[in-house]
This record gives sequence, structure tokens and C-alpha cells, in this order.
Amino acid sequence: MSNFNNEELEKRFQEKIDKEIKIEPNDWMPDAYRKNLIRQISQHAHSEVVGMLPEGNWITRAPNLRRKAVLLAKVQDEAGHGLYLYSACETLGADREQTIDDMHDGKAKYSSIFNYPAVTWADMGAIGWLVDGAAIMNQVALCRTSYGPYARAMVKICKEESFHQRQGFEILTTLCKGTEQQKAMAQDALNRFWWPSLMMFGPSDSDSPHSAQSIKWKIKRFTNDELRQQFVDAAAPQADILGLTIPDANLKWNEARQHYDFSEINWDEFWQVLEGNGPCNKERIAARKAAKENGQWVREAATTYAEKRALRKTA
Ligand code: BYC
Repeated sequence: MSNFNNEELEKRFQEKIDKEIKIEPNDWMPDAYRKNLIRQISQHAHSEVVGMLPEGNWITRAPNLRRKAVLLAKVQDEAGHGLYLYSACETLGADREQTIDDMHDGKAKYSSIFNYPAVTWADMGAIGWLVDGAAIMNQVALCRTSYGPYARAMVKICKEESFHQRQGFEILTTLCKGTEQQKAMAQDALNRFWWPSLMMFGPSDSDSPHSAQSIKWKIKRFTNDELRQQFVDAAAPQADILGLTIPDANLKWNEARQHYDFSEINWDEFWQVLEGNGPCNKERIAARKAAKENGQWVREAATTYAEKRALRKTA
């Protein structure tokens, strides 16, 4: 046990962070740092798992075998991301099942974007391009987050997300080079997914209660608004390449700022979705709860099998 008092320990902890030394599971950390990380990482894990639902729904309806195989692989990747993140969360002492129950009971959030429906094949393109694109923008920064297991999980996740983003862009490129109807379908998907994708970065900095402390602890390396701006700056020229129009009359390159200007987000819609009133909130939670109940027998069988094996070893 250490002889230092809490104040001294916190000082040393912050010095480590300032020197870019990663915090590892057995290192001393303030309770609030641990709690904040468990909150963010578990919500991140829930987002990956709930994020499988809109795309999983299209696996049987993908237009050809190649598209089906690619989409299936992508959805499986998202399951893997969820697993790394739940494991990272467990290194902080969190109970995985408890974090999942917290989501089912509405105590823990998952990304707002997955409360919007995926109604056409073009939505698979828009999700890859915009949703995975926004996720990468956020997650590349998280590769340098101060908690070692989270940062290392992010490196692998980012490699996969980058493939996801390209497959989405490729779906849209194909549709945009197709018939007028196909191009219209791509435009319609962009119209519906643009604003919810910008909301993925979280509330504006002035309304983000966790940002200041998370930046100080280097859990977050950029603020919500900074990452959102980076995303808009990257996506606008990509929309031009596709020949699609971003649904924002105020989107315009600002030479002085060296950034795109864009309209104010509909924050009322954002908070409504967070409160459970988005188009698909109830459906998503019902699907996750059913998955947990339906998988109960598998968990029981696996536990019994593990217990039997352990007994055999000691016999
Ligand atoms: N949706 O103080 P703030 C993916 C909550 S999935 C819902 O700014 P923070 C993919 C926030 O949690 C990738 N809730 O918080 C998967 C907080 O609520 P609590 C998902 C949101 O944490 C499948 C409150 O609002 N990525 O890649 O400093 C297919 C105040 O916000 C949202 C991550 O999870 C939202 N959009 O910053 C395809 C990245 N925004 O906890 C793709 C990791 C905010 O106080 N997470 N809230 O009840 C982060 O980087 C940060 O947690 C956030 C928010 C930037 C999201």
C-alpha cells in the first residue's frame, strides 16, 4: 500500500497523464476517472452491439452474394468491437452483465444514431460512409486516450472501421453511377443520415458536462465540436465526389476559418432521442433484451460445461 495521501496520489496521476504515460489497470487512479471511463467505454460497447441491428436487418436483402458477404463480415466486426470494449471495461472492475442491464433499464446510453431506421439498401452505404466515418473521426483520437486497454482496443477497431467506411462509400458510388432512381435513393439516404451523423459527436461543447474533465485527463483528446467540424470538413468534398447534395443550405467553405460553416443542429431532436423518444429506441432495446433472454440457455450450458471440466481436472 502507498504511503501517499489522496492529494499526492492525484498529483502524481495527473503528472503521468501530462507526460503521456498510459494508465494501466493495476495503477492507482481517482475513483472519478475510473467511473467516467466505465461510463464512456460501456456506452461505447453498447453502441457497437446495438449498431449491429440496423445493418443486420439487411443481410438477407443485400443485392448480391458479394454485398451479403461483405455486410455480414462488417456486422461481425461490430460484435468484435463490442467484445473488446466490454473486456476493456472489465479491466476497470466493472461487471459486464451489470453494464448491459443498465442499458436495458435505460440507465446507460448507446449512440443516438442507432435509433434511426435503415429503410433502403442505400442506407447501408450511408451508414458505412457517414456513421462509420463519424465513428472513425472520434475513435482515431481515442487511440491516444490515456487508459491503456481502451487506447489499444481502439487501434484495431479503427483499422476495421476504415474498411467499413470505404465499403459504404463504394455502395454509394455504385448507386450514384447507376440509374436515376438509384441515385435518388442515395440522396434520400444522405438526407436522412446527415444530421443524425453530426449528432453522434455529442452535445455542443457548452452543453457537454463531461468534456472539461475528460480533456484534462486526456480521456478525450478533442472536444465534441472540434471533431464534428473535422467530420464536416472531410465529408463535404466526399459528397461532391459522389455528386450528392448535403441537406444544409448553409454548408459553405469559409476561407478565413479554413473550415466549412454549417447550420445549427436540431438539439431538441438530439435530446429527445437520448430520452428514449427516437424513431427506433423501443424496438432496439426490445431486440437486445430478447437476445439476452434467448441466449440464457447457452450461457447456462457453457457455465455447466466449464464447471464439469474443472471438476474433472481436480478429480
Ligand atoms: N448518443 O458530456 P458529453 C460505431 C451522452 S458506434 C447518445 O459530451 P462525453 C458503429 C453522453 O453519454 C461508435 N448519448 O459526454 C457501430 C452523456 O450522457 P451520460 C460509438 C450521447 O462522454 C455499428 C451526455 O450525453 N462511439 O462505431 O464526454 C455500426 C452528455 O454528453 C451522445 C462512441 O461511443 C450520442 N451521440 O462525450 C456502425 C465513442 N453524445 O453518460 C458504427 C466513445 C453524448 O452522462 N464515446 N451523449 O448519461 C465518446 O467519445 C464520448 O462518450 C461522446 C460523448 C463524444 C459520444
